[in-house]
Amino acid sequence: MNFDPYFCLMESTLDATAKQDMLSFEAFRNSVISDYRMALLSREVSLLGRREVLTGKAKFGIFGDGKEVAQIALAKFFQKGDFRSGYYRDQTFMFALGVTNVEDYFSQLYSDVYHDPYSGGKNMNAHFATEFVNKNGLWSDLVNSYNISADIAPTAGQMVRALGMAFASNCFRSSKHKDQFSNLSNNGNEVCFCTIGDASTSEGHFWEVVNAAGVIQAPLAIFVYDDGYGISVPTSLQTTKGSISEALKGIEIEHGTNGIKIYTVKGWDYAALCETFEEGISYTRETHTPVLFHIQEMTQPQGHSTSGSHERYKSSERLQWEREWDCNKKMREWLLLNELTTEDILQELEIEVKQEVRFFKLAAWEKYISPIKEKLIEGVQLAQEGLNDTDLKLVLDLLHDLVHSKEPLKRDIFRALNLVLEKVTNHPNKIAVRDFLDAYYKQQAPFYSKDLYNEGPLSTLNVSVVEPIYTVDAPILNGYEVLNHYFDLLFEQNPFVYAFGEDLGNIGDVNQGFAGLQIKHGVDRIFDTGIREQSIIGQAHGMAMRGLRPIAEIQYLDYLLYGIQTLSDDIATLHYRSNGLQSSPVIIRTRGHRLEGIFHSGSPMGVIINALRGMYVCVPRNMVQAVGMYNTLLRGNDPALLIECLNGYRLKETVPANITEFTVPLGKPEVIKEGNDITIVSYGSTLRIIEDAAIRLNDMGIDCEIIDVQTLLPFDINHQILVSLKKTNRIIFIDEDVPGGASAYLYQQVIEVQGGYRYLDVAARTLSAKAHRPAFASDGDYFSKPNTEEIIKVISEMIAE
Ligand SMILES: Cc1ncc(C[n+]2csc(CCOP(=O)(O)OP(=O)(O)O)c2C)c(N)n1
Ligand SMILES: [Mg+2]
Repeated sequence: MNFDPYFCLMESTLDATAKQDMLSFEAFRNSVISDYRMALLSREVSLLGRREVLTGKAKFGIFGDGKEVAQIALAKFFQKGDFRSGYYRDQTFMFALGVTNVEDYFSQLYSDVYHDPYSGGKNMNAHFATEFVNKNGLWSDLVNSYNISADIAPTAGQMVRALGMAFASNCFRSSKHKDQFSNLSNNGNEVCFCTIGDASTSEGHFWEVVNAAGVIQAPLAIFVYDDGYGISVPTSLQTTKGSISEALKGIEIEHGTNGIKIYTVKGWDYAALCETFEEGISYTRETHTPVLFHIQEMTQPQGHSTSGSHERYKSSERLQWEREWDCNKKMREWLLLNELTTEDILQELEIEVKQEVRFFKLAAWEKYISPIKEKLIEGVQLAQEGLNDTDLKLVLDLLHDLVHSKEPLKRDIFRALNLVLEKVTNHPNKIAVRDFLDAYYKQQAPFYSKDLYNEGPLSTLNVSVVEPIYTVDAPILNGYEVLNHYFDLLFEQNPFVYAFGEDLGNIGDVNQGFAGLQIKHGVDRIFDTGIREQSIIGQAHGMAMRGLRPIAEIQYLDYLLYGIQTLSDDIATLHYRSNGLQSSPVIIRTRGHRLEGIFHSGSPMGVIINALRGMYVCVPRNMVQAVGMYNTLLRGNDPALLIECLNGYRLKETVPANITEFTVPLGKPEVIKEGNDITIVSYGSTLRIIEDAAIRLNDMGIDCEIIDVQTLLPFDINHQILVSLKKTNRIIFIDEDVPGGASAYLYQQVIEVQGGYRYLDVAARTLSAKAHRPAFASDGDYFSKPNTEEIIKVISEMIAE
């Protein structure tokens, strides 16, 4: 092994005196021993963590054993200001940075709502996060922090976010407005570290991102932890040639090409790991281009997770190999071989670490369980008070399991005490027990529901309403020209805004919203991407998490499905799963509804609103409304999808004078035609068909009130639709989604949530498209989607009933 003993200490950030100090052999030795101590500590956490699950103190556990040494090495090169988008094996990395400690780690394992610092008890263990935004929604000092984006469980999901977080550095570097980004970036000189398991590289996300990173050349450092398995499935069944570095040869950078620099290194070889990361991370930091480390020969000493055991699928030879090549064992051997320490010292260290982990684990457990036990005692006492002997015996029976449980859950308290009230119907202390349960529920429930959206000052729902101003000589433009004019001004005024997507840069999008703007505002801010919807969305997400305001375009609504995983699992859950520590005010812009055929006229709004709770979903009927919504969204911190109507780009619209100022509030429907006989609730392009039908119905003596809901998420916050229903006593919900899609949601909101059923003279109806995808051409559209005649027929029937 070619190893310079001082090599791994040469951090460029150290000042001269510190460097001088560390050039002493003693300092080197202490540092290496402290690294080994960290590896031991992390291993002990894994061992005890698993035991906590198996003895019933925690629900599930997934640990970082077998990956310790590599993570200690890579943490050396992670600097303040850098970002990480990783996965559930990174505990040692986090211990080494000080992002977690033993007590906090166990608090998360116990899902302690008060003390899990990363998710407030919402996320599984080893899913870390640091603060990106403060309680007021303002971005924190990311330049002087270790920035850990909140982890998700879906494998490879972290890749697309990582691309965006790395790419944001490119944006900061090329911006003319660096002075405005001083808390967000050190002039774009940071690196995004992305960790992923070997098997997860089989996912499309991985391939999309390595290709995109090779093209766009962002400072992304990918670490593939190769332990040979994805749960039970070996690499030979996952990866071409059984090796991700071999499979990636075509993407590897060569002289004069773009691409990714690729390194391989063994996960048990401390010295080589330090050396390789030092070289590779310096390279990416200096050149701002991507690098990938294939870290081979890692192990899983305890198997994949607490669900199941690896003895079921690993051969005894493999298990023996894993024991021999365990990275901690190898590091220990290396320490002794190089006479850096002695067997006695190591044994002492091992005992000390075990005691330390046990101590902090216990502290975390006490913190977690004490308040629950206090509540349990309080509830049990109330439930026993004032009972006669027979009832007391019954109640003691009912409470037996709860009282004797070593690890009672809150739900056990609710169950047992409710059972008491159900069985002892004339309980003398009934009111006190009920009050106790209600108060406890009220206190605890918010922990599990809060932060789905921003709740503080930067909640998009708090954006003040600014009405559009129309001057007498206001220009009248086509819808696409309204957008074009707006984006032009927006990009002039707001340096945080970026726009990109397929065909968006050079030709200015397929409907010319950005026509001519790339030349004017620069290829760095308005640009084309490859056809890669998932990572377009992820790229925008990562940028938004770093404080930029990207507007990422998905060319047609139908293709949003390619990115729905990232939208649903990552973007929509971010604020919630990080317990409000992080926000992604990304805007996904797309266009949709009626056009042509099976793959160009979808309106899968039911899919979207069900998958995207945690995002806002705007469905403007025209481009002026769309602009007002863009303005609103840009003033808040929440992620949103905005669907422009394909049949709106050539609609003539009057342009407000305050086009970059006026706002359309979210969750406020608009009555676009008043009427007395029936309320028609709809949104987007279907409104134009409804307006046509309403004119003909009017000629037939039926006076329709048409309401544009404007946003599906949130939906009619002030129950304005109910006001209309109280007047007309008839209501129909019309859209072009499948039957039972978004129209069922509208129905549920008004009839159930708003209590609309009380004001109905006839049964409420929904009218949607057919269950199949829309057939091609105008007749296909006519027979597949709600048409004017159908609307007239259904409404006439409702009036006649
Ligand atoms: C999209 C998705 N599919 C399946 C799973 C279930 N799952 C969790 S981890 C895992 C294996 C991942 O293996 P690898 O990427 O090699 O990481 P390792 O656990 O070995 O470190 C699977 C299949 C998941 N979390 N997400
Ligand atoms: Mg694996």
